[in-house]
Amino acid sequence: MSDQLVLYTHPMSRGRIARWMLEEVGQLYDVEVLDFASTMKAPAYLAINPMGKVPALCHGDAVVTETAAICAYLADAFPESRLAPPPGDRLRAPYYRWLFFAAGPIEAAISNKSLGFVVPAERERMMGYGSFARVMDVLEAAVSQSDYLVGDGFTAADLYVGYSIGFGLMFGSLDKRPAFERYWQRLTSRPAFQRAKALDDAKAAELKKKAG
Ligand SMILES: N[C@@H](CCC(=O)N[C@@H](CS)C(=O)NCC(=O)O)C(=O)O
Repeated sequence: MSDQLVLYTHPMSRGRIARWMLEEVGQLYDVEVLDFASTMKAPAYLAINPMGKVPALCHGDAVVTETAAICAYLADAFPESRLAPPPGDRLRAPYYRWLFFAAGPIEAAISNKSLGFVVPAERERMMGYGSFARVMDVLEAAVSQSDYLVGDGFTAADLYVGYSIGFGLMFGSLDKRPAFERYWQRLTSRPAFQRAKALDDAKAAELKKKAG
């Protein structure tokens, strides 16, 4: 059985999160850069991710899509990288909690905010995230409690939640609260983040040059 890791991505996409995670686990991996309009919608890639979106990760014949799932999968597949509490450990509770909170409520709240959609107060009850303001307050409290979300070390939950914060700070879709800025600064000082960023920035520049 092949153990080859292949990341399908685009340098200006959530694929940056998956690449950062790959750099954190420290395994060799190949990268297939797809084009939004063509190869991402071609049958060969739709067979991997029928959503026609990136990122996707193949590990031998196993396929994982959804960025949060890719992070969780890699943390479990390479436990020596210590990016997740072991299965059965009570720290799996906050670990799952924050990973899923980011993939669900945070992602939806930020996307809707970017589109200018505000949940009417009487509808907050039926929205999984309630209101943008509530999500921001909960997130601020979570990243203010200690340096990391789970126990006393960095995990895939910090990586995924952190990127949502970093993305929001970069694109103005999240309040510039000092707790968010401190947390994001802490994460971006990690060598794996910097390696991943340099690789994706270089790939983005190459694509831009090619496009003229
Ligand atoms: N829920 C997916 C979202 C993936 C996603 O929306 N990717 C965007 C780039 S950030 C994409 O591939 N867009 C291309 C398209 O939809 O055509 C995840 O978390 O991985």
